[in-house]
Amino acid sequence: MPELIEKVSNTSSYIKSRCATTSNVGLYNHIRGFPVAKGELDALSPKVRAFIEESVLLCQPESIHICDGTNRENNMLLRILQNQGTIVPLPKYDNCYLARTNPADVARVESKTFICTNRRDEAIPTAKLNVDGKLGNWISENDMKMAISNRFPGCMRGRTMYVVPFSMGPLGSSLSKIGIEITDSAYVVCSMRIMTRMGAAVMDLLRSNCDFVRCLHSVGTPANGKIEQPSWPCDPERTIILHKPASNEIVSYGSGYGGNSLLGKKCFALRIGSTIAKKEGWLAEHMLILGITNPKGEKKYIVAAFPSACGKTNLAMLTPSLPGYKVECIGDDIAWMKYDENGQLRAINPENGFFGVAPGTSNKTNPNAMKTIFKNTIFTNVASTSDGGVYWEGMEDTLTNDVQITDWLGKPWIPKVTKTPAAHPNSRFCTPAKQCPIIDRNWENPDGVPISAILFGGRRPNGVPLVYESFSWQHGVFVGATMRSEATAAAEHKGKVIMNDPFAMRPFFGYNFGAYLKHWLSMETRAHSYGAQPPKIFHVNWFRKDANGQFLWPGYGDNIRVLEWILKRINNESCAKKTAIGYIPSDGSLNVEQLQDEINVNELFSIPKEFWLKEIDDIIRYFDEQVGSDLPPEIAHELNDLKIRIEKSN
Ligand code: OXD
Ligand code: MN
Repeated sequence: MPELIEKVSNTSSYIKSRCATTSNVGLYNHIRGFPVAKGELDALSPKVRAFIEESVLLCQPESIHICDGTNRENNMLLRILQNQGTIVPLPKYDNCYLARTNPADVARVESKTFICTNRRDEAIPTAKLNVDGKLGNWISENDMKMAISNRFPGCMRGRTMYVVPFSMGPLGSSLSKIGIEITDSAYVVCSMRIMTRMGAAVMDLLRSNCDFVRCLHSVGTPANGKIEQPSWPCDPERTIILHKPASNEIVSYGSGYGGNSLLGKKCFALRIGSTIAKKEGWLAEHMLILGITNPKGEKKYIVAAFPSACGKTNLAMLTPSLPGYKVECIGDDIAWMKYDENGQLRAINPENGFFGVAPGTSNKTNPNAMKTIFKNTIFTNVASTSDGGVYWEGMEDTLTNDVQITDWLGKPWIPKVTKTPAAHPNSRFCTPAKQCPIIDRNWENPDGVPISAILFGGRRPNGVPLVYESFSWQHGVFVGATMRSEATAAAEHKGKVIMNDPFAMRPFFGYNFGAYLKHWLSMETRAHSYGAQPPKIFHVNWFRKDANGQFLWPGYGDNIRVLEWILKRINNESCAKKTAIGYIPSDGSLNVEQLQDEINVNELFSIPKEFWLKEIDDIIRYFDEQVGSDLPPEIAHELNDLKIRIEKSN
């Protein structure tokens, strides 16, 4: 039993009153005879049983339910959720539901998310004195124990404790990893069933004694059998999300929403995942994966890292505007990438579903998502319509006059009249990936898909060209390290400030960003050790605006034109010219023919000296304040070289 949970649970008088045997002859004996609403404790591996037992002793649930992932189980949980008032069915669609959260529980809580290591500098870089560190939060082992003991004892009283075995990645793939989430939220169970491969088959794998990431989650407010159960129990004041990489543990309290509670996603696949990846020599990244086939039938796979709400899901499901091109989707949020024995970087999508931002998703922006999400989907915090459907900003063209809208808070909402948004800006659809009409036939290939290019990008209204290619792997790592973007609704930030978001991983690093950069740099040497080259690295920006605030690039389906240029570069075609920041398309090599509006290519690709000098100053300050001596010299060197090139440019 991990020591920290043992300490806070071993004196519980509850054990004595509840359990059939309290003799100290081994862990499992403490819960032998405990009410098991579903499943067989005896059938589980000793490690799994030990994790269940320590969680029972700590959280004191009413009963245990070991999830098997079947339809029958899912239907039962959906019924429970309806009876609790957590979800309502959406009769307009096939097996879809709407959940409304407590309005105080609507996004990831970065300020309450911690990495626990022995030394602070294992988890986060040492920020400059009196500067607020922005690259994660550290917690000591003692404080983590205290945080748990202040929140968890008895937190599941009166509730069922669900045991959710899940695989991140195709079941049995050597690239996949297993987790068990213990939770008191049936909403989390149903969502994990969509987002991961969940159920009995995973428990079977665990019987061969393989290891798993321990994920403990509670929404927090004990029902106590007497207190009326709110429809969305949570404890926002005391919410905390803890990660302990040394023992592959995640502990989350107080929130039922998204990345705070579906622990396979950001907590496991990115934070704990990145620490495992570093140890094992691979990469766990906040990246979409897509396949592009050109009109000659040649297919390449690429990955792309954009901060939250920059259109990752839209790009992952792109409908190309250029004839003869085909895009297929492997994943929209996370990529796990490892070299194979030939030095080819291969990627899997560890997830099984899409947890996409709803507002802005429409038949215009993402028709493939719209074809995916109207069956077997749980919507959260979107608006509903009187004909049993959903609505959000962007779905205006689906409305008819006879339909009334209720906003995400349950209040009547009138188009063009009500001033507040109908759907919360971070409202989501949670939907099975296999329903996507352009899901790639290799999306569950246990060997992953070969990656030919890595894209970084962000929402940059000024100064940053539509696309540029890095000069080298090292320069590409620098480009990832200096990514910046407008803030997102997916976390608790406000407004449209430009924030540094290196590798789109700022909220998701599981260890010191300086060490993360070193690890990325080492991936080139690793490729060379196989006699291979790592993929080329590019930066894209669909969001540049002109002086009147109008977008300079149409985006969406026309982004295929940028991907087409990238494909040419992957094939080493000479269609690029050198600039101070990297290679951009040579004159005429980006296909802008037959675009609806004329494009100001010069402005789209201009590299304003004043802007870049200021950008460099900002980066110097950022590295100095946030990364300090943890910055690898190679990255400092790249920054210096960029400065020299910009100063020399016209
Ligand atoms: C997400 C995010 O939810 O990046 O995918 O915030
Ligand atoms: Mn994401």
